[in-house]
Amino acid sequence: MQKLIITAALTGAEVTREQQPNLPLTPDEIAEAAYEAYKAGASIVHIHARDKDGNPTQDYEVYKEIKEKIEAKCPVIFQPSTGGAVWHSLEERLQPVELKPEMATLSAGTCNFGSDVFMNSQEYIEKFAKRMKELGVKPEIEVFERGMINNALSLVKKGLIDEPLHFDFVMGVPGAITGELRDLIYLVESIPKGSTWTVAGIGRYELPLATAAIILGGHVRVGFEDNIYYRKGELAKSNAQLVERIVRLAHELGRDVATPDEAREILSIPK
Ligand code: KMH
Ligand code: ZN
Repeated sequence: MQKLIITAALTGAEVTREQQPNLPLTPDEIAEAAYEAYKAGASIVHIHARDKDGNPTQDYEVYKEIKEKIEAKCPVIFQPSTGGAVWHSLEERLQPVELKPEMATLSAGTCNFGSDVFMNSQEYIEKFAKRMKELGVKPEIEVFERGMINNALSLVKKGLIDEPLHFDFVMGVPGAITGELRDLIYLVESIPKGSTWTVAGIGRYELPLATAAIILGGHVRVGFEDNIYYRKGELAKSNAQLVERIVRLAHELGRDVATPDEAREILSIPK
């Protein structure tokens, strides 16, 4: 089995300080959280920037500052969001791709997102994929619903993304696919052979889906973007604490944890 790639989704666009007092918001806080997650065993950090008031922003300069601050601390893979918040425009969302990060997310379709709609028309998806390809950015294909896999495969046919593909199954968003194990198996069996996949279970789904991914040969995403609790009723102290638990579980289940360079190799990202 491949070594386990752990992604730490540090901040997200939706969580607030009121909900999670230890949520990293400023570039310095995000860089420090990235460093702690890296030391704990994360090889990728998934980043959402916030503005000076703590609101989600896709501003190029803020992402640049975060990227530089993380790179000064550690060799973890910097993976900015192109999903942003549901109200961000296409142009806003695309900005961090211009930094030519090693990876960025590519949401592969539209779904309900709680009481909002997360809009990703085929036209959007193709524009994002094209720009990522031009700049040599590896897409992590975000799948919130089964049909999004078909959308991603249409991009392969059009030459807009290259195999091997890497998927992130985001499971348990209210309005999209559930976080039940049955649905994870369904998604895993629906992607092309030779693809890699990770799973981001939302809220209470995070731990069981992570455990399943370790056993099934997938990879794992944890962090405050997806889940703010360590266990029911107990807030997590940090993103690193959530990473540490996955490392312990992986060791117990006989799976080694990948370094950033090993993750680059597994994901076919040139060094
Ligand atoms: N905040 C969500 C609306 C991504 O990062 O690419 C979208 C999201 C996906 O978080
Ligand atoms: Zn995200």
